[in-house]
Amino acid sequence: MPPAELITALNDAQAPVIAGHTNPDVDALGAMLALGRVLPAPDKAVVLPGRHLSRRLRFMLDWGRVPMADAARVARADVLVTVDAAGPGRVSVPGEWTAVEDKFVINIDHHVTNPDYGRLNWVVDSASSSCELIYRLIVAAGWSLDGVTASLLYAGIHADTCGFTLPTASAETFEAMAGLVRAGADVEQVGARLYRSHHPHEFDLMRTVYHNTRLVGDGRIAYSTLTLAEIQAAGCTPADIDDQVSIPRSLSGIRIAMLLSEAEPGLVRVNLRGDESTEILPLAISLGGGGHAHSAGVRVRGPMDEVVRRVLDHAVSFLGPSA
Ligand SMILES: [Mn+2]
Repeated sequence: MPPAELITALNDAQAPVIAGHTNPDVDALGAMLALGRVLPAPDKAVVLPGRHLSRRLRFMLDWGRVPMADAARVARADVLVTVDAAGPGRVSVPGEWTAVEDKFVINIDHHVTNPDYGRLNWVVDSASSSCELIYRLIVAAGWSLDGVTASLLYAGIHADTCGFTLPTASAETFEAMAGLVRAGADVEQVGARLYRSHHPHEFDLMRTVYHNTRLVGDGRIAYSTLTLAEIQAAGCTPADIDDQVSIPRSLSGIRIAMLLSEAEPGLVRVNLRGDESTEILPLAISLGGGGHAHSAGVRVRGPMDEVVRRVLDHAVSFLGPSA
């Protein structure tokens, strides 16, 4: 249950702004937009990164229709709500975190590494997704839940649980899904937009991820790489990298899957996944990242080939000798 003081603070907010994490995924977008739709404040807005948004997820903005906050609007916010953002450095706000850290920050998240950086924190690392938390919040607060809001939350939960195939999908998660479907979540449209709407450019990007997938560490680590040139050759941008790590992850018998993609020259984004027996969060943390037990990420500075070698060496020694 969300704490009563959280609901009071959200009910009392006059001009709240809601932000997610940089390169927002379905869960972050769903949680931001849904919260933006249900908060009672007459003046509310979300911070949306136009340029850093995957093309495939733009439909969520069309559905959500919450006013967008620019830097000036963020500056006059009385409350800053962050959702699905594991740390202050991950929050997508214009400029630096130091410019907003004095605001009344409400931190709602499900990342185990979240350091409770808000004035009010509701961090539930056992929850499947931030969208599941927003659903529980809406029910507890008694805010009205329409079909569009339900669809946004349904999408976030579906995506963060990989379509209910991860152990984070609990009985509570399915109860939330039932509530969302009853409230009018459009199951078919969410499925179509998330899984049957790849732009040909994104398809080309997936082809490259398949092509570049390799096995190392006696077949226990599957990884793929995308250089900036390969991303651009496919007609995409680094913002289009979201869940392509599911491609190396789909190989049988592996314990760790990784996608290393060049975010900009000299900066490599590493998406990490561990199988059910392998918690890769310590590996991500040792590289300077964070996330969840079995799904984490990190950005590593350095030339692509050097970072790939370093991260692979790290992962191989993390697993230790094979049995
Ligand atoms: Mn999430």
